[in-house]
Amino acid sequence: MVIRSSKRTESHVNDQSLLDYSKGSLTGSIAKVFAIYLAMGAINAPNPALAQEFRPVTTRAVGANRVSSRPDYAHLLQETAQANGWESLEAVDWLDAGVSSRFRYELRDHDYRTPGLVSDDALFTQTLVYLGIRSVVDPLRLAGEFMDSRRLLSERISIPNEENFTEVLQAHADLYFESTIDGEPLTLMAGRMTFDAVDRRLIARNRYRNVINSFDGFRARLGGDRSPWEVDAFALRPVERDIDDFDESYNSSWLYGVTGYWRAGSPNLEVEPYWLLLNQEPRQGLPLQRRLHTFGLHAFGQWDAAQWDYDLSLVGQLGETRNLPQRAWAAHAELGYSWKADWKPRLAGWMNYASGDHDPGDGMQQRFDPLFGATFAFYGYSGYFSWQNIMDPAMRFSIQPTDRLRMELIMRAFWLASDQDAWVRGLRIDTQGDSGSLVGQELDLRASYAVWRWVDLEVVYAHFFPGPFVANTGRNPQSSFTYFQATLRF
Ligand SMILES: [Ca+2]
Ligand SMILES: [Ca+2]
Repeated sequence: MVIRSSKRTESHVNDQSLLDYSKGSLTGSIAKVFAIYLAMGAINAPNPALAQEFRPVTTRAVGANRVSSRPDYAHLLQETAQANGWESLEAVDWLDAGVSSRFRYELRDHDYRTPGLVSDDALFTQTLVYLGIRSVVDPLRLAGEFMDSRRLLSERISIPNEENFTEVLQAHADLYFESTIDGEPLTLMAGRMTFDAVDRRLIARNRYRNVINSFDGFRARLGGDRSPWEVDAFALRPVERDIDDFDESYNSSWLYGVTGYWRAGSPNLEVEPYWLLLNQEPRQGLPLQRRLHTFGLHAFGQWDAAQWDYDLSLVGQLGETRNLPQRAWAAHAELGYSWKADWKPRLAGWMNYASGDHDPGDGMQQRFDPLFGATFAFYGYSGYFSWQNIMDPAMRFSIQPTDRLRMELIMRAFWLASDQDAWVRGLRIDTQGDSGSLVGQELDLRASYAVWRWVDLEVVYAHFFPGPFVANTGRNPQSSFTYFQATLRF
C-alpha cells in the first residue's frame, strides 16, 4: 500500500514535469518540443506498459476510500500461494479466497448512547470467510461471503448492529465482460452483496461496526476501479438484520441508485455525481416510512506535487419521512497538507455539516437522513454522532513512522445544526431550543501496527468533553472509550 502510493506520487511528478516541459516549449521552436518529446519517449521507452497504465489517485480524506466489490482481506489464491511459497496452489488462478478473524476488547465509561449512561466492557468477535470463482466459466462468476459477529462479556441487551450469528453476508452471481463500450469492463450482478458507494457517507460496507450492511438485488457496473470513468447502477432491497435467524429483505423497501465516477482529471480533480432513491413502506417490525431522493456531488484531488489535497461533498435530500415533506442537505469540506518527510506527516482540517429539523411544528422535516452510511472515522470514534443535525469542525494530524505503523490524533467539536432538533445518538432533545447548541468536543487517538502479513493490531482512545447542551439536558459526566483490536487474515 505504502509502496503503491509513493509510486503514484512519483508517476504524477513525472506527468507534471512532462506537462511543464511542453507548456514552456509552446513558446519555443517546434523542433525543441519535438526533441523534448523524443527524449521523454526515450526515458519512458524501457517500460511502456507502466507509462500507459492509468493510476487515478484516491482521496486522502479519512475513511472515504471505497472498496467497490471484493473485500480487502480476500486475494487471488495464486497470489497468496506465491507470496507464501505454497507451490501446489500456485496454479490456482480462478479462486479468490480469504478469511478474516477480528477480536476487539472495548471499554466504555458513561456511554451517552444509553439512557442510563452505562459503563461497560465487551469483547467483540467477527469472522468473515470469502470465496469467489472467476474465469472458469466466464462470463459467469460467483462470490459468497460468510459472517459471524458476536459480543461477549457484556450484560447489555443484544443489538443487531453488534451481533449476528452465522449469516450469509454475500452470495451473488455475476456476468463479467472484459471489454465493452470504450474498452471498459461490464459487470452485471444479482444476489446479496455489500459495497461502498462514492465517499461511503451514504452507502458503506462497515469497517468498525461488528455487523456489516448488505443488500439483495441487482447491480450493473460499467468500468472498473482504475477506469477513466465508471457508471454504477443498482436496485436493491436493504437486508434487515436478525441476531439469531437468517437475515431477510422485503419488497416493502427498495434502494435505487446511479453513481458516476470521472477520474480523467486525476490527480487534480476527480468528480463523482450520484442520485439515490430510498422507497420504504411501513410494515410490521419496521414502521418508518421514507421516500427520499438523495443527490449529490463528491469531488477530490491533489496538487503541488501531491502535497496539498482536498475532498468536497455536497448533498441535497427531497421527499418525505413519516409522510412529512422532507427538505434537508449535508456537506463535507476537507483540506490537507502532507510534508515531504520520512514520517509522512499530514495535517488536515475539515467541516461536516448535516441539517437538523428547524421547527417541530412547521409540518416539514429538515433533518438529513444519512441512509446506510458509515460513521466511525467520519464523526468520532465514540460513536455519539452521525451525519444528521450536526456542525462538526475537526483537525487531524497523522504520521506513518514506518510502513507498518500509523498514528493519528483528531480533535473534533460538535454543535447541533438546529438547537430545536435532537442530538440523535445522545437520545436528547430540547424542542424549545433553550439548551444551547454546543454538544461537546472529542479527542480521538489511534495507532495501528501491522505485525506481519497475517496480523494487524490497533489501539483507540477517545475522550468526550460534554458541552452546555448536555449540561442543560441531564447528567453530563465526561466519557471515554478505549479498544484493543487484533485482526488475523489468512
Ligand atoms: Ca442473522
Ligand atoms: Ca420542521
